[in-house]
Amino acid sequence: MKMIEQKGMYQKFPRSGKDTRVTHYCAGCGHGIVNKLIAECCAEMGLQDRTVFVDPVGCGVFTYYYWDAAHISAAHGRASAAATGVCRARPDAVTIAYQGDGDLGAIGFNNAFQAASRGEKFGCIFINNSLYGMTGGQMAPTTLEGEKTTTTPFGRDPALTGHPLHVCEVFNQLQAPVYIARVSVADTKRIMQCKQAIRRMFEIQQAHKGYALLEILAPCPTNFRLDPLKAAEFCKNEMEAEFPLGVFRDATESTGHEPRTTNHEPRTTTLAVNPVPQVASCAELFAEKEAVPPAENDPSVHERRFKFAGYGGQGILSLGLTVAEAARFERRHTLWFPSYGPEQRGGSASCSVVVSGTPIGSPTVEHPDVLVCMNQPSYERFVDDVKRGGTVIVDATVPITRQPPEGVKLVQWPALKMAEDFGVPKAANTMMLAALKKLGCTGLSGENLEKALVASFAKKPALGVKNLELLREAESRL
Ligand SMILES: Cc1ncc(C[n+]2csc(CCOP(=O)(O)OP(=O)(O)O)c2C)c(N)n1
Repeated sequence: MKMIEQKGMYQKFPRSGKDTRVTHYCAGCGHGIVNKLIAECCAEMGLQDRTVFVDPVGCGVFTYYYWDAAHISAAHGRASAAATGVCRARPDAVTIAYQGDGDLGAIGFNNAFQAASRGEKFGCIFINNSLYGMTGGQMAPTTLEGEKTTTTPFGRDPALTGHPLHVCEVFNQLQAPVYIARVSVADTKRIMQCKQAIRRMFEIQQAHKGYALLEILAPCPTNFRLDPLKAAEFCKNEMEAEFPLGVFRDATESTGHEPRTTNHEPRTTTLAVNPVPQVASCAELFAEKEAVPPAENDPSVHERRFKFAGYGGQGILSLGLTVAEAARFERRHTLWFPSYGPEQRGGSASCSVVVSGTPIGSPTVEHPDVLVCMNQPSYERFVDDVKRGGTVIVDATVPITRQPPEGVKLVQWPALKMAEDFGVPKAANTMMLAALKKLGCTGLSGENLEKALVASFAKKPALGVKNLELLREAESRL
């Protein structure tokens, strides 16, 4: 198959650690669209060798995988500060900061605002998707009134969390910026307009005319909990009502800086949709957990440390949580500590679990007694760390490129295949739990492991019953 060449982007993304041209963005994500437009503009204008992108922390963190130009990764909220350094140190460069609404509007607001106020010579592309995408959909300063996010489960209430922040309008009070505009990528017409605005921003930077801010309204289907089409509609209907599109200022042709403001009437409508299904309250969340008396101190029970690792979506975090929950049922001290990459889909995920008869000092696990690996990268990464006398359970699809350290038992277990054969591919983590139970390497009773498995499906009891059946069936095959 012939690959279509994407202007301005690498043809493969080896920096992602995979031999792929697939980006980490979710389907329908505004970042993906904007990434393509930026790469195209940069290449079409012949600026790749002069451009330095300053990448944020947020869903845009991996733009250096994709755009074939120079990159600097800034700490969260610091892209405008880093871009200031770049454009001052290299006045010949075209400097572009890329920031999300948490990155620019919250933690990084002051340095973005001050850079704009000083009129630093860089362009700032500001992706407004109305929430913190990468970390799971928390409220951002730009969250709409009434919008449900994971931290505003009843909808954003201005009395508690203030009103949405209009970044373009605020920056438009400053003297120095030469260009301020807001566009959207919610449909084809808007995408074309967005490309023109990005081009304009590059032109301004190419001619070193001054500071430019381009806000782009972008859908986030995963955290809106909407399919891509509905997410785009939300962006168009609800977000635009709050954040009207337009060029606020284009002072590059004149010498003065008279702001050209759009006519922004305050938004009076309330949100028609409540896209995020939510729990009613924290109290309700905890009530769902079975009340168990606190952990008992029993120094005869030695600490066991576990590491569970695989791709996001393989249920590796839930597997660790199930073991921790079984420990809680057994009245052991326990900690569960997740660690995952920035990708909402398909990135690497791991978690550490500690189970002990005495209070636990640290939740981090550097040398596990038990390592469970669902994929090759996690096997390669963690296998050398397993303690002598420990156990590694690895999915049978993973090639064993090197043996575990001496004195460590290796168990290859066809969890993925077995789950597929059972017709429930998502139950591969349950297959791993079966191996842990059968091998007795958790030190916990089978009864509590089963109880914890069922409890993990509290909201879908039928699935709990099914998984228990599968667990027992898998165990009988080991
Ligand atoms: C100093 C610091 N604080 C907090 C975080 C956690 N964090 C990572 S990304 C992020 C917010 C991302 O939201 P946004 O900037 O809107 O970008 P999006 O993912 O929506 O594109 C936060 C709070 C961090 N990485 N560093």
